[in-house]
Amino acid sequence: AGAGAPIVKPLPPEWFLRHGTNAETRWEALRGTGLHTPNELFFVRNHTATPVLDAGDWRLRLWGSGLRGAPGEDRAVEFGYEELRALPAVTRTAFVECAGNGRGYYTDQQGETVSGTPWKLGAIGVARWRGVRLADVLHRAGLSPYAVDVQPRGLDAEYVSGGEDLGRVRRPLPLAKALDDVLLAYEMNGEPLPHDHGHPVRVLVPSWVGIASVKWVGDIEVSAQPLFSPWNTTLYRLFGPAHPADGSAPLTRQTVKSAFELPDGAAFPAGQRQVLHGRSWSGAGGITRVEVSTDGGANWRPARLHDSSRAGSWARWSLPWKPGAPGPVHLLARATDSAGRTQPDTAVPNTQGYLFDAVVRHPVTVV
Ligand code: MTE
Ligand code: MO
Repeated sequence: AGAGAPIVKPLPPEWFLRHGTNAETRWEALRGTGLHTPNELFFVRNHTATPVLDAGDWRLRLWGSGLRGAPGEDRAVEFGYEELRALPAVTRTAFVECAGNGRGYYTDQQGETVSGTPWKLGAIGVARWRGVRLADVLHRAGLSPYAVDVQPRGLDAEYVSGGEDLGRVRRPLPLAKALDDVLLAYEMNGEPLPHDHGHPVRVLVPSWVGIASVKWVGDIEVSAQPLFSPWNTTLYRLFGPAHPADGSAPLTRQTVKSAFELPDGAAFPAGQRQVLHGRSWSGAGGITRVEVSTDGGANWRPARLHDSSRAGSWARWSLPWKPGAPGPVHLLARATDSAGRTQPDTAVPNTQGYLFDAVVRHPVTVV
């Protein structure tokens, strides 16, 4: 596992905003693209550097007390890349979205101090993933009736945070989700998985926070006991005054959000008809309604939805707009999902700034 540049793919500044080893998609770069985020525009969230791995050398090892075997003895089963590709393949359109997407707005809109990458709304992408069902692989490996948790682990470098070595990125997944709709993905939008997105194989956990979708997966512990790692104990839970003292349950589904396909500070000529474009998404249901305000939240109009979305993907939308008098204006978009959740005006804060879901005030200027 060679660790070179933090991110391997080129990151033209007009497409990406850099944050250390991470890069978010600029929303204006999505204008005119289709439902799926092109691979070269897809955000990258890396705890360390992107390892450049060879599919020919890659093995996936499943091991642990949740596999069938002699009592008291841990069993292990391995799959090579070609063996995995020989299993029945499935394709699925789904987003990967960082739990911290929108975190920067806790500070910018609500004046909260939160830790972590100050993403705007570009830590999300939707791709067409192809791979095998994790359920098929678990069944082939010999799942014991006592298995409760599975924990995929990445082959990237150990993550050192605040001087402490937390080990390789790994996060337990309840067996029920693992058997439901989780993929071991080897293709992204019809191409072999790019290095930055987990080549040769990543886990893809639809609708859930991005951390569940472990990249460069090398092994999966299958356990008859609940599993713990920093990624489900101290990280990726909600802490703070509004939450239980020992934190919320580990984060699962993503919240409802919306974004305009516009740069911050976009300029619009006064009196000239425009069409505003954007996208909304949720991990809990399809998007059923999007309302847009072009006057800072005083009036709202329904946007036209262009996609019938499911939970875990997005719907594109548009709305005609004739800008009025010159000056600064805030554009707002507010989505509702089929689970009945509507984006609130303010998000309930948590110390690590996860799951921002409030309506974002997008600044533009009429000139
Ligand atoms: N898997 C490994 N092995 N290492 C990582 O750093 N980052 C996680 C997840 N899987 C990560 C990982 C996080 S926090 C997110 S949001 C997604 O990958 C980002 O996926 P992407 O880089 O393909 O967009
Ligand atoms: Mo993330």
